[in-house]
Formats: sequence, C-alpha cells, structure tokens
Amino acid sequence: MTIRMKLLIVCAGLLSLTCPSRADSVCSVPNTQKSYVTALALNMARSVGPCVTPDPSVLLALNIGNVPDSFARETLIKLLREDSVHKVTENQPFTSGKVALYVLALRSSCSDPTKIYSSGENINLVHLLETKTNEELHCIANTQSPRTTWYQVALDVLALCVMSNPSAITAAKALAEATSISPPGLTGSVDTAAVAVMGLTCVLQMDNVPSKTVKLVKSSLSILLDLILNAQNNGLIGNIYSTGLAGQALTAAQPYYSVSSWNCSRTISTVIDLIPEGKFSIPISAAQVLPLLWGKSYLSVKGMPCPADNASLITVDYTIYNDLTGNPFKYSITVLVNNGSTLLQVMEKAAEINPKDFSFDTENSSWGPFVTTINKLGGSDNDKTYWQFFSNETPLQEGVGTYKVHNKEHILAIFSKY
Ligand code: B12
Repeated sequence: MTIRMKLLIVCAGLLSLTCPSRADSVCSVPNTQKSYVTALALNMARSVGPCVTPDPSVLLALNIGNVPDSFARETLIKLLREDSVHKVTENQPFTSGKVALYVLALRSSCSDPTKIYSSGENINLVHLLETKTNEELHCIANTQSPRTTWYQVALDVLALCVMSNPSAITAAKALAEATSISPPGLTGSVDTAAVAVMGLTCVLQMDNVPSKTVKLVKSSLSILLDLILNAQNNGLIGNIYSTGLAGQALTAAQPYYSVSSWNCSRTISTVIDLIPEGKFSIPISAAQVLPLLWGKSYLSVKGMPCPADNASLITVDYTIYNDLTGNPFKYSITVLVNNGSTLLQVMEKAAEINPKDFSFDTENSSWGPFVTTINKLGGSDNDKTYWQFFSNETPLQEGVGTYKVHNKEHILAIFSKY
C-alpha cells in the first residue's frame, strides 16, 4: 500500500462523507470498510485541477456519490463546458460516446447540457448527441458496425435516455438488434455489455416505447445480463477494470435477472481489497468503480433532482468597474439564476453569456474561492490592488463562493486599493 493511500484511508476514517442512500443497492460496503471508499473518492477528487484535462467520468462519479468537494466539481463543470465549446467551434474530434459522457456529467451537476453559451451562440450538446448517434445508426445500417464502437453507442443510448430524448428508443432498438447477431465488440466485452445494460434498462422506463421494441430490448437485456453474470470470477466480473461497470449494470437492472445469481458481497469485498493495492489509482478507474461501492449506477443520474426543478428564478444585475489602472472599463449585465444561488454562480453565468468581458479566475483558499482576475485584470500584492465586491454601496462580508444573492440585487466588483 502506498504511503499516500495509507494516509488517505486514515483521514477518510476520520472524515464522514455524505453517503448516498442505499435504496438502489443489492448489497453494501460494511461500515468497517467505508473509509477505503472515502479514501478512493478523495484521491479521485484530488486529481482535478485547472490545468488537468477534465474527465467527465470523474464529475459523474463525484455527483453520484455526492462527494463534498465543491472545488473539484466547479472546476470540472467549468472546464468541461469550455472544452465542449472548444471542440465544437474548432471542429476538434468529439465522438458520440464522448459527447454522451459530457451530457451525463453536466446533467448530473444540474448544469444544463442543452444551454452552453459561447460568443452569443448556444451550443446544445443533447442535439449534437442526437446527430452523432444518427451517424452511428447509419453506419450500423450500412456496415453492421458502428462508426466508433458499440461501447460508445451504448453510452449514447444511456445519455439520450437520461435526458428523456426519444431518439434513445431508436438507438436502443439498433443496439438490441445487434445483440442477437453477437458482434465481438458488443457481446465479447463485459464493459460494453454493462453500459448497454444500463442504457437499455433506462429505455424500458421511458414513455411511449413501442411494444415490439420493449420485447426486443428485454430479450437483449437477458442475453447481456447472462453474459455479465457468467463472467463472475473469484469476485470479479470480467477483469478488475470491468467489475465497476458490470456491478453498476447489475445494480441498475435488478428487475431483469435473479439477483441471487450475483454474489454482490463477494464482488464488493474483492474490489475493496484491491483499493489499498493502488489498483484504482487512475482517476477513470476509480470513477467507474465508485458508483458500485455506493450502491448506485450511471442510471441514478436520471432521477437526480435539480434546484431548477422547483426553485424560482431571480435576476441579478452585475457590474464590473475599473478606473484605477490601464484602460478604464465598466460593463454591466443582468443574469437569471436560481433562487439561493451564490455570487460565484452569478459570475459564472455572466461569463457564460459574455466570456469576453466577464471571464474571471479564482484561487482556492481556506475561505473558499478568492477572485484573482476579472476581465483579464488581476489584483497584485505588489501594487496592493484587488477586486472588491459590493451589494449596491455596501462591501460584502463574505466571499463569492458563500455569498447568496437576492432578487433584483445590484452586485458591483470594483478594482480597488488596500
Ligand atoms: C473500446 C475499448 C478499446 C478499443 C478502443 C478503440 C476505439 N476506437 O474505441 C481497443 C480495442 C482498441 C482497446 C485497446 C486496448 N484496451 Co481498451 N477499452 C475499450 C473500452 C471497452 C471502452 C473505451 C471507450 O470507448 N470509452 C468511451 C470514450 C468516449 O472515451 P475515450 O476516452 O475517447 O476512450 C478512448 C480510450 O479509452 C482509448 N482506450 C481504450 N482502451 C484503452 C486502454 C488504455 C490502456 C489506454 C491508455 C487507452 C485506451 O480508446 C478510446 C477511444 O479512443 C474500455 C472499457 C472501460 N471500462 O472504459 C476498455 C479499457 C479502457 N481497455 C483496456 C485495455 C487494457 C486495453 C489494452 C491495453 C488491451 C491490450 N491488452 O492491448 C488496449 C490498448 C493498447 C494500446 N494500444 O495502448 C482496459 C484498461 C484498464 C487499465 N487499467 O488501464 C479497459 C478498462 C478494459 C478492461 N476492463 O480491461 N480498447
């Protein structure tokens, strides 16, 4: 066991992470071993940083486990949104499965994947996913093989279904039809079968699925679930790295197989034993196995409530002002946010709508995010300058990460001296 992992396990034992409910689980991690799970989650969250390539699977896992690391979560949301804009506007590779993972990750954060603003335009990732999934389906119809892989088609079905998009049904039909032909890329990979099971299980819960499709999907599920159950091997399902996804699939699809045919407790204890060996030290490997250890699956995202579902929206005026140094500027914007939002969320919304003027940077500190730069103008310890925040004329007594804004409030950020 690495020293870092040992330390993390000790810290995790002292910390009590918010634990998701066990309602979905077939079995659960014994209380005496929960610190291993917490340590793994903390280790995964520590991999997140402003200069690290953002991984949607990590954000998905943080949200499924309700891991209380708002820095990691906010950083990933910001980077993934920026990265999707970059990929779309610069025509960078963005395969269907990747788009699906971005959609799942943003949806799990209640950050709407259909509304990503960039230079006055709106990027709709769900619409993009529909288009990319249709390209996969055309390829399957013409060549019996997807444009990318069956794994990605399975992710497409899952993400479209989580977004309640009806194209999930057509894609699920194609995936289910392929199961009976048994292409090696689908039925030869436990990982792929597992994601397919989650996608197909999700589609069976959708409205208006034609009865023929329901029948086809159920028969495909039974083949895929048999394949997964038969891959049990000394506690693992497939190999170490497919076990997380396979366990998630068996958690999600409980109504469609006999639960007694999965030795869930054995799987959990085998996985737990592998944590101190550092087998899940790559963030994505932790991200795929953690939902299983929390008794959840990627399908849990569908039922996750978002504040917008019941909270009312408020408007906030936000002005940034500098007449202290360089070119003076004053920009104002009115943004719509959920009631109960923090000033940081207002600033993020403003930067989303008008990144040219309102983009900003923060540094993490023990009091939360400290705003270092707005509109490329940064405070300096040498010049004794900083961004000072006001509600009308009153200076704020809290940082942007904790200050809750009110309806029709006017927030000013003024470049000031101390
Ligand atoms: C599809 C797939 C492949 C395809 C990728 C081709 C393609 N055009 O998509 C092929 C068959 C080529 C492949 C190869 C390998 N794979 Co593979 N692969 C997967 C699978 C099932 C899905 C990945 C995916 O599509 N993700 C979704 C897309 C949207 O995300 P992405 O980031 O764009 O995915 C890319 C990477 O995942 C990359 N990739 C795929 N496999 C691997 C493996 C490694 C080590 C790396 C660095 C990258 C990589 O290819 C994907 C497409 O570009 C995963 C299963 C899983 N649990 O994640 C295993 C998985 C990632 N593969 C794995 C392994 C071991 C390999 C191989 C090393 C096998 C081998 N013995 O040679 C080789 C890689 C060798 C090399 N050249 O470096 C392991 C990784 C375990 C680990 N701890 O590192 C996994 C988890 C399967 C498993 N359960 O064992 N793989």
